[in-house]
Amino acid sequence: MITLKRISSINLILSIITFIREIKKESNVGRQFTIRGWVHRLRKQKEKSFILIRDEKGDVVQTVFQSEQVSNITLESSIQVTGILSVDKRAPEGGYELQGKNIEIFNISENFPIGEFQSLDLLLTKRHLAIRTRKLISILKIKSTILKYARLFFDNLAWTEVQCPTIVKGSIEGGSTLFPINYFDEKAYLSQSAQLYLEAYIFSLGPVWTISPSFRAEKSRTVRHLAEFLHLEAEVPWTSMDDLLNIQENLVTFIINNLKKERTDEFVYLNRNISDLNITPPFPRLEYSDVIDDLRKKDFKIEEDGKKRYLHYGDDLNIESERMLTQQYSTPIFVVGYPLSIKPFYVKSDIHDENRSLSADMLAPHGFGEITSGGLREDDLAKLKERIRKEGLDQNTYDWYLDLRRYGSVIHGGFGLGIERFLRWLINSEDIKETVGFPRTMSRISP
Ligand code: AMO
Repeated sequence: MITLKRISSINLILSIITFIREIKKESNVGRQFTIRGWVHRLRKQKEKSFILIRDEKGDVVQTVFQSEQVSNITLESSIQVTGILSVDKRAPEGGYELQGKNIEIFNISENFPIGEFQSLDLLLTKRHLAIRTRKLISILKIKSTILKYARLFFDNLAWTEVQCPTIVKGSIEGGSTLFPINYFDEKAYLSQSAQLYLEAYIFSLGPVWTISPSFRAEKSRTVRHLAEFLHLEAEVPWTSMDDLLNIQENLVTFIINNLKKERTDEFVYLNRNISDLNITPPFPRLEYSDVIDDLRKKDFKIEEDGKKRYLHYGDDLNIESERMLTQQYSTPIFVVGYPLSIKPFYVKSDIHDENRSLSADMLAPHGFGEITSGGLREDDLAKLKERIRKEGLDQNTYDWYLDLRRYGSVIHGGFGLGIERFLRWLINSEDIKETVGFPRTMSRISP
């Protein structure tokens, strides 16, 4: 691998600046450093002022100045500080602080609207500023590392990463959550999933994967639905249900094991006990019909038309059923064999039982529920045509997709992992909106 040298002009600027993470070491005590960043927290006392500085890597360190030197400094002002490193156990985030000698100001911030304890609503309205909070910094770093290891996982398998359009003509996960757009003189939609395009790629590239936004006009406000989410999807020719489940559990385990090593500080900051994330494949596989029986035995009921009732075979598992089911587990589980009637047109049926689909969802433990969905695809042209007809979908829109069954159809399958759902579980967050820089929901499209 070739290592890139920093361009010289950046080098010049950086030469006097040290990143905070490189400073906080016993061997550095007594040495002088220059750091730059933003005033993350500020405590002004009569004689001394304590400024917690956050640098561009999101790390913070306390600096101490004589109050008269920093009288005009405000929260989120951008500054450059030179000082001598000392130890003080009372200093937050590691017990080190810089005894300030010199301070230079880039910009004095206006009154910053976000304080330490804020309502979720304000944090969403002022999201462009809220992403400076330590909590969101930690979450976004973990998210970035999830993507890094997802890529590494597929790279190790030598699967090809591909790109699919996000403006499409047809629905894949049902018309009720489609976002229509005007595409010149035609009606088009924002893509709900890249799956159909991934299916096309396998004929020339073999196993493929992609990461792209998917869009769902989710009309319900829930803690696990976004209108725009990041979707990691994969598709494989000549595969089996067993293979698909193995890939998913290995992917999730690989990412988690690496995250625990690389993002320890962020998990600590978020108060997330990472020993709760000790998982090893294989994850339990539960048959859908057994799950329904089990939930009935537990006296679990869902609400329908204002009345409570037991689950029947043929009901989809909703948030509450999945919460109840996964509460007792400390590892993810797979639910396999959902009824074909509740699955989209492309899902393959079991040859031993036409009503059973060859599909599986991975549900995260402790009540979090579905994080992946996938299975084998209907590869028979006649059956697929019939399913498209039965669902009332326009045959013309899917004609290109039917070509994949006309020209060298093979058994194949894949899955989709919702990155924010996954992250929500990993950081033990109540609300999925916390896992996105700029969340899009039914009630929010700004900032
Ligand atoms: P599905 O619709 O189940 O399947 O989506 C796959 C995964 O995407 C995530 N997800 C969501 N995350 C946040 N907000 C939403 N509104 C949302 N909707 C879905 C979930 C879910 O498990 N094409 C199929 C998958 C396949 O068979 O390959 C599909 O899209 O984590």
